[in-house]
Order: sequence, then C-alpha cells, then structure tokens
Amino acid sequence: MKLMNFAVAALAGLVAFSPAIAQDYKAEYKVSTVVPAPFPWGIAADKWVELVRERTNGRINMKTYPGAQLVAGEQTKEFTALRRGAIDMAVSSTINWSPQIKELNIFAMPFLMPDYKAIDALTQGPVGEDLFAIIRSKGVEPLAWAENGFREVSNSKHEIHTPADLKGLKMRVVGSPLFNDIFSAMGANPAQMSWADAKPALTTGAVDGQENPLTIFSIAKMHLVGQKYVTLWGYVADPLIFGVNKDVWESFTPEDQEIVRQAAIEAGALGVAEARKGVTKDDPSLIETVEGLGVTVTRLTDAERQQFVDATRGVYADWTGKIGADLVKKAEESVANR
Ligand code: X2X
Repeated sequence: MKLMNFAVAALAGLVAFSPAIAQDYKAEYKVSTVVPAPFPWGIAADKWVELVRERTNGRINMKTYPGAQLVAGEQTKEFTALRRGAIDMAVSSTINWSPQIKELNIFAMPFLMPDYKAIDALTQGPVGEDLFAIIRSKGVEPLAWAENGFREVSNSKHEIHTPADLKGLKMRVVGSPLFNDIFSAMGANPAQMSWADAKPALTTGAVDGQENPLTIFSIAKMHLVGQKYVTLWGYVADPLIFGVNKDVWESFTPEDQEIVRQAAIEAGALGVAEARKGVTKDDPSLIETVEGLGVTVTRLTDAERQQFVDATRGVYADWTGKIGADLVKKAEESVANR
C-alpha cells in the first residue's frame, strides 16, 4: 500500500515537472503555402518543417499544404483562416495577406523598391518591425521573412516596352485591389484570380498575361501556356512571412518557441537566397535559361521604365492614404538610406 502511494506520487511529480508536455501538442501542425518545392517558397517552408522536426525530436510535427488547399485555393483568405485557427501556421506572401492587413500593401507600391537592398531595408528595418507588430496584434505570431521575388510581367501577344504596350491586354492579377489599380492605370484590363485559376486562364487565352517572379515563371513552365514575352521591370516584390496562430504559439514552451522562431529565420535566409538565384546582374543564369526556352526577355531603358513609374504615380499617391502616410514615409526613408 505504502509502495503504491509512493508510485502514484512519483508519477504525479513526473507529470508536473516534465518540461515539454508533448501530449498537449497536436499530432500535426498544418503549414499553408501557395507553391511547393522546388519553388523557393516551398523550399523555405520545407526547410522550416525539417529543422523544427529535427530540433524538437519530432515533438513539433509540421506538414506543408501547398496550393492554398487549406482555404480551397483561395489564397487571400489564408490570413483569416490562420487567425481563426483553421490553419496552424503559414509561409505566406504579403500580397495574399494584404486584403486583411492593409499595411502589407506597402510591398506592392509600384517602383518603391528598386533592388534587393531595398527589400531588405524594409523587411529588416523599422517597417518590418511595424508590420510584425500589426500582424501580432491581429492574432498571428510573425517569425521571419523569406521571399517570392521581384514580379516581372509576361504576356502572349507582344513585347512590352511602355504602358502603351499594355493597353487592352487582359492581365491576371492577384487579389489585392492595388494590383487592379496599377494595371488599370497602365491601360490594361486586369482580372483578379487565384494562382489555382491562373494557369488554366492562361492556357485557354481567357487572359493574355500575368506577373510573377521569374522563378515562378520557369518552374511553372509558363512558356508552355503561351507566355512568349517577359519584361523585366521589377515594379514590385513580394516578401514571404512565416506566421503561427496565436493559440498554437502560446501552447508551445518558451524553449520550443525559440526553436520554431530560429528555424524560421534560417529557413527564411535559405528561401531568400533561392529566390535571388539566377536573376541578378552577377548571376543572370535563370534569365538566360528562360530565353533559351524561346521566350523574348525585354530589358527596359531608363526612359522606358520611367514611363511606367509616371503612369502609376496617381495610384501610388492614392494608396499612400490607404496604407498610411507615416508608414509609406518610413518605407521611403528606409529605401533612401539603404
Ligand atoms: O498567385 C501568385 O501569383 C503567387 C503565387 O505569386 C502568390 O501567391 C502571390
């Protein structure tokens, strides 16, 4: 009897003092993404999953669900699902969360970021801090940044050198109203649709063109769906954010939170490096590969590029009000001082 009591007490003590109570954790944490590996985005998400599994000895078991399938392909509803807990975690484009977090439209302000240093100046500086505080206040713990990349414009009809060449082209755009405004201002006919619907629409010719990073263009083989012309204009870039639902985050021990955050930072750095491979002045190998597929890649003169800048100044001014003049000013200063 005495021995029995002792055993029960010992067991109770064990449970009370056990540091990470694995049985409180879910069997699986669902991580939402839009595109899987070998897209840089999917590579970053997979790395996160792998590092966390290794470093928690499987205590935290994550699984990626690409294609925004956890929201039936509706990528612009991802943040809401994440906040409400229908999704546990996500590696997400700022574009896809911007319908719920208007400040994230900052990255889609046309021609705000001229180069990679400018993206880094925003994500790694005071703008990034402000954005993370906003995301946190809405019920999602933001951990780190990765990257989709500079979004280049493609179409099936002809080379694009100036806004006049976009006139009348039907362009698939993602679901932030800012993209509608940009393409309308340049004389195109924008049509908002999800990534899931984009390729079929390009295949049937329901739309003439689209805009996405060259990594997406090449891995998704857009040249096979009639996209014969690409213009490198670098008008916007979309960073990616690693986020965790607040309740899920708070259910982790501080030690595990640290592991999950650090893994996201490392996976994000890998994702950024992957996204920038082959599309820089020093390494234009991916641009050359795309040209090798028979795609005409157009590089703009400064004067041509300026015409796109001029055509979108009104939209920029309008959205400065919508995003918040203070944040836009902060972003402009970060870019200027990069
Ligand atoms: O839908 C797109 O164009 C994509 C894959 O780039 C995003 O999710 C923003």
